[in-house]
Amino acid sequence: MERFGFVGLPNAGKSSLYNALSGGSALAAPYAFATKDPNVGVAKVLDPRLDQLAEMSRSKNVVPASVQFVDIGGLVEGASAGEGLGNKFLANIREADAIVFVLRAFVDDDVPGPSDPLEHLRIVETEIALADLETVETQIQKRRKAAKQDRSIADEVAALEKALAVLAEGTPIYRSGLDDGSRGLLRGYFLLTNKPVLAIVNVGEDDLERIDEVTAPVRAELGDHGEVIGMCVQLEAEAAQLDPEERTEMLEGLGLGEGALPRFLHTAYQMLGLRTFFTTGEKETRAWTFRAGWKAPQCAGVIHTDFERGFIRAEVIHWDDLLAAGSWAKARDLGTLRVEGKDYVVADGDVMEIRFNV
Ligand SMILES: Nc1nc2c(ncn2[C@@H]2O[C@H](COP(=O)(O)OP(=O)(O)OP(=O)(O)O)[C@@H](O)[C@H]2O)c(=O)[nH]1
Ligand SMILES: [Mg+2]
Repeated sequence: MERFGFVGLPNAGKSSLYNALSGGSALAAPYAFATKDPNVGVAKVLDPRLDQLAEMSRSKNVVPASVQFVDIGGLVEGASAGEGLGNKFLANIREADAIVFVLRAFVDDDVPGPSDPLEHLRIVETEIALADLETVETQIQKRRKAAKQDRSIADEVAALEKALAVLAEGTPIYRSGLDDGSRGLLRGYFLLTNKPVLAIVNVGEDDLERIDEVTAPVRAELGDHGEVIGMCVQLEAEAAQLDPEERTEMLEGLGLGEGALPRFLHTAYQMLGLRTFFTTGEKETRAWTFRAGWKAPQCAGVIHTDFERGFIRAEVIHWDDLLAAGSWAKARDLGTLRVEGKDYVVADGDVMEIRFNV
């Protein structure tokens, strides 16, 4: 399962965001380093398409896609040099597939810490870029030597050289415009800044009407290099404790619609190139996660390895065509149900039935 790591200064709201997503009760407290060991949770990716398909099939079970997220302890200035609980937390970030910055914009005299989200961003970006610089400096020495014996790693060394130049200026790789080829070659080094990023700007409860305004400077700063979402994490976490009806009432009462979490999860999911296909029937309607570009057998393998091994063909229909037809049998009559083979590139929103033989 794909994993998102929360990164930010102490008291930024990381554990509160974790609680908002999991409806859980990680310790969220107004002192630094409240979190020492990472909390790992799973969030369901809400998807209205799934619910509509389940309704059509009168399914007994509905299973959404999910992503994993890790609430990591706070980074402080100097973390890359071991300040705070620096090295330990940096190792937790290394294991994540993508980074979610939690940037504090709320003011609360009872909770120490700066409230300028750009300052938060600057500090955490500097720390993770410095940590990467150190990694690259160490590795590049070794690889330069190795490249003299083995010409085949010349490209990798060239990518390391490019990364070194970028990081030496304090620029995270995701901001550098480094080409995809080079970024791919660097993947094996598990650099912190060679991951996609998403920033949550944690806006105070007094600023609900100004969420866009408070978020704008961060959006301008990150530009095309990362997604930015503004929300009041505290209120989202409080709402998550309620049962669904009361939650809707609370969020709508505050003018927050369905809240920011569905959009956050959807953005996170898309950012990693993750896509969804569905299976549907009376027993169960389910969303399955695959990566953009995957072919039918690979997707079938997500359901069960036998499905990939013994793949014969797939019956496929886009979810909205299936809804329009009203049932699988009708869609077959209408000719909107297609039979696809091994080379079919699955599309987001496809509904599939796999034929296999092992
Ligand atoms: N007023 C206000 N307080 C908030 C908000 N979000 C979080 N807090 C409070 O700020 C404090 C710190 O929040 P946490 O979620 O524990 O912060 P953290 O980033 O996990 O902190 P560390 O684990 O120490 O790195 C808690 O007392 C929260 O209740 C907010 O939007 N508004
Ligand atoms: Mg915490």
